[in-house]
Amino acid sequence: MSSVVASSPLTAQAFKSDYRPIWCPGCGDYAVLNSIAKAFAMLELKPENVAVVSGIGCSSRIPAYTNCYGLHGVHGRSLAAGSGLKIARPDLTVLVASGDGDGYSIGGNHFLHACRRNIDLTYIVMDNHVYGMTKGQPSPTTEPGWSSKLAPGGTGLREFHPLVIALASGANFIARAYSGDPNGCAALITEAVRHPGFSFVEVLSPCVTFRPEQRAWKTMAHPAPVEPTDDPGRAARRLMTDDGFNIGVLYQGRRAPYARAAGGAQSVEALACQFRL
Ligand SMILES: Cc1ncc(C[n+]2csc(CCOP(=O)(O)OP(=O)(O)O)c2C)c(N)n1
Ligand code: SF4
Repeated sequence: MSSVVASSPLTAQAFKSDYRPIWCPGCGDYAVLNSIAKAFAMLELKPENVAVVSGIGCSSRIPAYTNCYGLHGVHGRSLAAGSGLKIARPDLTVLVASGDGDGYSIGGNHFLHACRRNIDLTYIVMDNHVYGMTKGQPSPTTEPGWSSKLAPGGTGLREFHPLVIALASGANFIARAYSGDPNGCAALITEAVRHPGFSFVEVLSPCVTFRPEQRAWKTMAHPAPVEPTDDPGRAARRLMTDDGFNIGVLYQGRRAPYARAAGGAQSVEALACQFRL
């Protein structure tokens, strides 16, 4: 984390914009927005030192509902935009927000390389195991047997395991949160932002419209029974056998964050000068 700290801490409300969210009543994303705002307040940040970057989807509307700098960009490209922003403006706290469709389908490639690059930003994926915005198509995290109008009988496809894939790709901070526990979710986002380098928080955030059965997640989410590990081998075994509802930091390694190589890429300022000539 590299942002300037405010002289007097702000409330969570100060990080919210005047726009009223248009999510369906009961959507988990309301609580995620509250958790993000609360985390920024707990971190004693200022809205002008924070950028929230997203792609497209119901979950990706989040930047408009915060009072920070924001980019509601192109579907699946939030990590590309967020990474570029952090390289150009390392002084900003960059939070990238996505959904399971945006982040793991069209944006899957960027996810792998963001884990590998370890640029100092926080990536939050609001996972509801469905494409909410486009009316309920199965996403990479949809259970193979989930039957719906758009996929009668289910897809029969094995789910994508985001946390395992993050670990294998080099992510150094891997956590799972649940929107139904906004205080716990805010605490995990706070830890993620404090972590130096790429931090990944998968937030279980129900889509009550297309997956009303996800309301039962409140009985299924539970604190992870073990402390976070810094041993990738142990983390791999745990994540491979995880029930999908362990909440907490599940892996935290010590790999140094991305730093521009000495004599390597030129600064953005130097490049800009060349274009001015
Ligand atoms: C290039 C491109 N392809 C497809 C779409 C259509 N599209 C918009 S949102 C979305 C899926 C969103 O799902 P998810 O990221 O899980 O977010 P949710 O709405 O569930 O929060 C799709 C396929 C698009 N906007 N742009
Ligand atoms: S469709 Fe689903 S994800 Fe989208 S706002 Fe409604 S409940 Fe939330």
